[in-house]
Amino acid sequence: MDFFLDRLARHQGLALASPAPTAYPALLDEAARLSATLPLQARDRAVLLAPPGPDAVVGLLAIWMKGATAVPLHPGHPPAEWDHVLRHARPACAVVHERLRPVLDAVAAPREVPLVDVAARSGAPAAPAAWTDAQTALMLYTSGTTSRPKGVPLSAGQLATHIQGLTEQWHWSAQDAVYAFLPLHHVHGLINILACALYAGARVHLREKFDPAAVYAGIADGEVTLIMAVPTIYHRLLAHHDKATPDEQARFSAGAQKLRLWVSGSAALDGPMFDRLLAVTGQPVLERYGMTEIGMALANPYDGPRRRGEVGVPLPWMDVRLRGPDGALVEGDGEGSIEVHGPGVFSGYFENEAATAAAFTDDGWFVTGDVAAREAGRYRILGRTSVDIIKSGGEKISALEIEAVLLGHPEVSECAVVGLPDAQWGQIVAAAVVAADRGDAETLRERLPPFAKETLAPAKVPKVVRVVDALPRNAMGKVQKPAVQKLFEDHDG
Ligand code: MLC
Ligand code: AMP
Repeated sequence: MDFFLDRLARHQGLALASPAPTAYPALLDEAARLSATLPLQARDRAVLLAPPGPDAVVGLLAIWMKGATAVPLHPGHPPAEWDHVLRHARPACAVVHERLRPVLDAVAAPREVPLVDVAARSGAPAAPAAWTDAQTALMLYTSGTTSRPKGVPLSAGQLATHIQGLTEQWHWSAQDAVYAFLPLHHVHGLINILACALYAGARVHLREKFDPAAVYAGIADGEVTLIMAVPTIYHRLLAHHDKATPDEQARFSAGAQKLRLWVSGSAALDGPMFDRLLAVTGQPVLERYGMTEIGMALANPYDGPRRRGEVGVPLPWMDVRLRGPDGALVEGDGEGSIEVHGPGVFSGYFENEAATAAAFTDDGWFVTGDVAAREAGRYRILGRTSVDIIKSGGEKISALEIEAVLLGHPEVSECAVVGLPDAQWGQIVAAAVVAADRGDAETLRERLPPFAKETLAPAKVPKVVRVVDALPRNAMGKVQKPAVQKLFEDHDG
């Protein structure tokens, strides 16, 4: 990551505009002093657990200064999610904020993972480690169709492709200012926003949580020059707009028009929302398509028409092809499953050969699991090949992982989890369960979400639970997910 750290060392202005103003030299100095205290060798892995504030940024840079791999955890997830990562990633240490230390310690101590306070700054700064392109810089966890989340290692070379490519594509400069309110354990918040901003020498307003009122007012005041978000955030911003006074609305629209770029991704931005945003902000949102394993792959143009409902064309460093239902590659216009290839694509899941083999074709292209239509070279996302992948609020969720947890409840004998369409979240998690005995269905319905919340990240907790007599199955006894979705037809999304 020396390409990244060297670039940051050239910036003089403000790196963090809020919560506390911090200039680039001070940020790097803090990171160098933390780095000197970290018990890490180059190529070790280090878990990073801090609220999305200055410490999280300092911690990330400090780990990279050691030549080590950062494995960020989400501070709002239950310890069982952290435990999975600690067990799987086997980090050499965990860099942790004191607020989260007691909870993490309960998970880390049995695994003998030493904890380092992210506020420690006692060491004398040493020169940052040298990196090779192949060295793993980041490991993010992502849900798939099977079991628990998988580790996605991203090398320094792959991150250089993403960060340098995106800063150039989207014209990032030191004049930019951006909110970082998306979680810092995903590509969207960590790479597309935070890393690109820092690489360009821009100012970052770190926010612990997305607060529609604060962001609405900040846009009106010209606090930022661009916005990057998931559709759920835009939904909330528009809901806030609808409740604002005509005066506030006028101020917001005037401010919003001055932004140089609005980007949406991580889930489909529906046509009506594109239209509403255009009406309210005067800006056609640039929709792009990406994935943890590959970074960004398709995007509408920075200059040129941005089309509603489309994700544009392959980014210059990405090769994209479609494979039709007959197994043959699609030439020209047509529909098929998306496969990608290029220097930004990861090399395989961490210590999971079976999942890696299943995810790549024989000629080395990554099979995304998404389906698209191509017309005159431009792509439109149609959906996913698996019903067991749910996207809610931009979070990728495995139905099977939730089913395994719900089956752990003593009063559940069978269950099936599906995604239901939802205006705010894109999809929401719904569970149909069969009770183990004929107890009180209402009580079971109420008990299951808190039960799931004990071990699963908030986005995975079912928002709708139905107790049914039997799950719809085919002649072979296999649960029919489309029929399960129909059980919720009367649900008001
Ligand atoms: C929170 N909740 C969710 C949820 N997030 N439910 C479903 N889906 C989600 N994503 C739960 C909360 O726990 C709470 O439950 C209830 O919903 C309302 O919570 P909230 O406080 O209103 O939600 P908030 O914490 O503000 O989170 C909403 C959000 C967040 C949209 C800000 O989900 C978010 O940051 N999403 C972005 C995820 C992301 O960055 N994805 C990018 C992946 S990378 P209760 O029971 O307490 O009421 C990728 C590649 C690419 O996809 O292309 O970019
Ligand atoms: P993740 O695994 O969290 O990185 O999520 C990646 C997935 O998000 C992709 O495989 C798509 O299913 C979805 N996704 C990302 N961007 C878009 C988009 N613009 N439109 C539709 N789906 C998207």
